[in-house]
Amino acid sequence: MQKIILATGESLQITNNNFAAEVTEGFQPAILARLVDGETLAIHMKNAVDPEWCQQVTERFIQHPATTTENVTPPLYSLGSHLYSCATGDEVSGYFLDVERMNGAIKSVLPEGHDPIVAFLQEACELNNAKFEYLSCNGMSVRHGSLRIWGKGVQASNDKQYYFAAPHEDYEETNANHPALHQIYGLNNLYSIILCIDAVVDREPETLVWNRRMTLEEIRNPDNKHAWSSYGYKESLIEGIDAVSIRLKKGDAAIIPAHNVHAVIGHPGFNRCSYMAFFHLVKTSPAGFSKMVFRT
Ligand SMILES: O=C(O)CCC(=O)C(=O)O
Ligand SMILES: [Fe+2]
Repeated sequence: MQKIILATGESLQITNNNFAAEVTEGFQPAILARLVDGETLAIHMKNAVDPEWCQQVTERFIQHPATTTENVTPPLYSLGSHLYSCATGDEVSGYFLDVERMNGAIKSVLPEGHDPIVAFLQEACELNNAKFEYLSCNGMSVRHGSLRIWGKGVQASNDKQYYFAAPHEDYEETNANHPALHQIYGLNNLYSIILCIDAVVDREPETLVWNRRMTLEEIRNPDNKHAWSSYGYKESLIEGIDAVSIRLKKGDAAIIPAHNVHAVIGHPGFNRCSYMAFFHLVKTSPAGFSKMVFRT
């Protein structure tokens, strides 16, 4: 068992008796089926993209005029739109109009407009004879992921780790808030693919994924809310639960079940940039999957 005391005083007891992320060298689209079939909880793909590519994308992203601060604590800066920050039932004006604007911005940041996350996921679909769909509405669709700066503006009086993202999940409530999105409604899963495009050597944050899902009732119970983060849940809900820790270096990628509780802990003063997206899977047979729906 590993005990982590955060700068803010919370303690996280990380047990991993039965879990570890499966580690590969480079992008391995064939491995996605193992995650889907429950043979592994998370995947860490080392050296998935070239560090020089990462550098170029990071610089263009940070300088992009549309990169803005999100209205959350701990702080987060991003270029991209998010379904979770869109009001209930307000997909068209809240999310898809923004997505249309962001598709162009992200494309302009990616060299030659090539999106390595979309390419990887499409390849994984081909290998599984599965259909790939962009989440769409009224002729608008989510064609790229989202760029983020984690840890910027985080200050601490000691050198302990700090939440860059408090323990949270990205599926239940967001899905419940958007029943009109038929492509994804009721799919009961959501994975996140995260590409680390900038991190300081030896000060890379850790992504923690617990073997724990929350029900909508637990999510909506105000007693479960995190003490000081603007979102997420308190630590007692994950106490003693097995977790996987993934430490992404620049150029590494991970796939995690975002329907499980997860968090990011980092070192104050050491930012990390990522390019990430979400996807849902339709599973019609015990092995593999038949369709993937891409979104942010
Ligand atoms: O960047 C990570 O490691 C995880 C990010 C995350 O939890 C999210 O974007 O919802
Ligand atoms: Fe998340």
